Amino acid sequence: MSTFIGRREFFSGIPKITYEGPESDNPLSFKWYDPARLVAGKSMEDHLRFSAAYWHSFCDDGSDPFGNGTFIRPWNVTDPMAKAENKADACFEFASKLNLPFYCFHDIDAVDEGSSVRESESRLRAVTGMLKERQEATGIRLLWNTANLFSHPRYMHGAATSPDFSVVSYAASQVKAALESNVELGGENFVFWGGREGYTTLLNTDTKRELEHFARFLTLARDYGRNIGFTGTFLVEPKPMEPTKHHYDFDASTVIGFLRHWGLDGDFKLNIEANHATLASHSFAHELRIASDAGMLGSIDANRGDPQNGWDTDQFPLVLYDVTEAMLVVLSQGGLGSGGLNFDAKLRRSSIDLEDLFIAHIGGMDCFALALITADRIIREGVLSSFVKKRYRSFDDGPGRRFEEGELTLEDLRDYAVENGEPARFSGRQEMLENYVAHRCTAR
Ligand code: XUL
Ligand code: CO
Repeated sequence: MSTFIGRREFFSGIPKITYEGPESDNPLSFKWYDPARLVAGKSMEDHLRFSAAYWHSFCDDGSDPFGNGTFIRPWNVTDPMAKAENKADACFEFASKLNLPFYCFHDIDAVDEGSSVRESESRLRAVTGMLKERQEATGIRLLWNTANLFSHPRYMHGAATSPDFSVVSYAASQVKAALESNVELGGENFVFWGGREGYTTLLNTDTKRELEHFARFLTLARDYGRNIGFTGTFLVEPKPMEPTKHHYDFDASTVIGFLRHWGLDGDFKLNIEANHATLASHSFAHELRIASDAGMLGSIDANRGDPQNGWDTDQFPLVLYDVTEAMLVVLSQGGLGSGGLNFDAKLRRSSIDLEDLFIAHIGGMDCFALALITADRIIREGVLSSFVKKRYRSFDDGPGRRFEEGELTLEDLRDYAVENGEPARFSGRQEMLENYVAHRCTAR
């Protein structure tokens, strides 16, 4: 991928980031991410399918609930279309310098919302043209886009689950336009993150009706997308709470049950985010495993939370052990297919330099690259898989197998218990397995 410079160069002091290996001290180099390196017969680039997130990298101003923005970004100008074009240039220069093959965006990240549905539609159409030109110039592709149905005050009671039909309709207009933009850009997935789809109190909420509306809304979006030629995967991104007290898309299990109940599981998969998993009191790997077991792990929002803070801190992934556990799931299911690893991660508000954006992504990319190498080695060694297989061996033949095949009754199980008496105990060897994985994370 050659370096793309648009009308303006925004990261002029920063060269193309290259692989220099683990001995390099250069913060602007990859220590582990070597795109062409083969792991399990596939290049790292094809395994990891990294993506830039427009909202954090090109829209965030560093503000938080207690303070104003701290970032001064050269692409931020007043005129909305000029700003949109600047951001498109910044995104494609950034991604090409970092070797990120994909990008992701919400409709209003790409261009500010207009003052009417029609104006928003025409702005998004115009910016879609700008993005398409830059995709063609660079080869960088759209991993997914989505509609922001949570920032505008109209969505204060929800979007697809708002008690007000005019709000549901407005949300639909945004999804329709975002789907059209996706098809024009050849997007590989389309995401729904229901930031306001939930409640802040049960006292004013008809949860049954809202969930029915939610399913209807997703069904209409699915049908429209398929009609206009979207052949990619629809993704729902679970998160348990924040900004609402309770999100309907609480976690992977909840979303899988919902999609299956409403017959949407043929078109929809899950976009699992690490920090959303921990907010739901699950590990990142747990959410990936549950989605993967259901055949519904579609894509990943790569980040990490802070172990002490209770909210979504969206930090860049750096904890090798956790990311290795995650990559074990991804590799075991044969990869993410049309999904990828999107850095839904942001700089701390005091990291104000443009260089910080590069350094943060480099750290996340290196962490996933090393986790990929480590997970591949663990899988090849087979210690974990043979341990697990052995742990369940009582179901491999005899009555255990007949139980699995549905051939035994409850009375049969009781008779087996009578005959065999108190079961023998055996160790789960958890510490041994944890030590093994920890050792693989340090051994080179
Ligand atoms: C919010 C979040 C979103 C989604 C896209 O917590 O993760 O940025 O990824 O709407
Ligand atoms: Co996310």
